[in-house]
Amino acid sequence: MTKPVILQVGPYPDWDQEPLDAAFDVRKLFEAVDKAAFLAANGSEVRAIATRGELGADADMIAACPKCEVISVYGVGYDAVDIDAARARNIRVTNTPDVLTGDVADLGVAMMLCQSRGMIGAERWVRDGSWANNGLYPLKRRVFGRKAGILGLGRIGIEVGKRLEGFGMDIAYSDLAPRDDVPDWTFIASAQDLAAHADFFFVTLAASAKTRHIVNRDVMNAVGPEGMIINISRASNIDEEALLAALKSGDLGYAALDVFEGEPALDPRFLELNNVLLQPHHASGTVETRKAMGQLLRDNLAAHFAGNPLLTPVV
Ligand code: 8YV
Repeated sequence: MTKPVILQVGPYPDWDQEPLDAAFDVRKLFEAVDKAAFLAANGSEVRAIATRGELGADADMIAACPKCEVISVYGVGYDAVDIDAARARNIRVTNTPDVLTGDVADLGVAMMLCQSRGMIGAERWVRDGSWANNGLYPLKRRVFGRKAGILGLGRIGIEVGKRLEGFGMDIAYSDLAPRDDVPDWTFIASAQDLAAHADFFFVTLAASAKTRHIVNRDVMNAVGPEGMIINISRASNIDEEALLAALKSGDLGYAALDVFEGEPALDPRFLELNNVLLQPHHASGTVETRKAMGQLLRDNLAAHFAGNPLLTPVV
């Protein structure tokens, strides 16, 4: 039987690549030097696109694959897929929710702790001999018992909140409406009011055109010179130009970021700031979670080609 042709947008670990290659005729876009020529040569045969959260599938890619039936995303965020272009052609879209929630929440909380307690600088203090030569490391700020604000109380936001409860924090959140399954957490409708409440402001919001730059300069100023913004969602949720300015001026005290505009080529001005913790978009990056994400991506493709219901469709 001929295997369905799929377009693979970015690389996967070997444990995913091998079963994918076994089940499908995989055309690897990421290996092509001239991507447009590769799409022109292969697009007409493609029945599915396998992509990653941050890579997505734009309108040009979808247009280059006129027989595409399904786009399977390795990631919960599908904002980089042109959903309108997919819908217009009745192309189904799947993602990998749930399996990554715990790890993303863990990294967000770890980033808060690491940045608030100055752990990167402390490590350097030991290694470069400062401890021996200069004495005690400068004092940092406490985490437990302080105030947290969670912008976007979806699956990941809830898991962040549950972890913060363990630190005895005063937890507030913002979402489209109050949730009745989080009784002790305070609902604050506006992002700016939530920011004014929070010492630690977590951005855990699914990104879309509507949420673009929802964290603007006013929100940053409300988090304030003693506060911290932690972003484990998408860069587009934050006005990055305003963030750079607020961090530089000190109007915003600290940031801890796992996502950047144009990543992995982040704005070099971030590298000049010592009040920002920079992480390489790896919140879901554990062996356990990535294996589960790869499995779910393949299970969705297999279900589609077997004529079965998709496991985790978004369109
Ligand atoms: C991944 C992600 O880093 O789930 C998402 O939306 O961005 C991440 O889990 C990415 O998709 C892996 O390439």
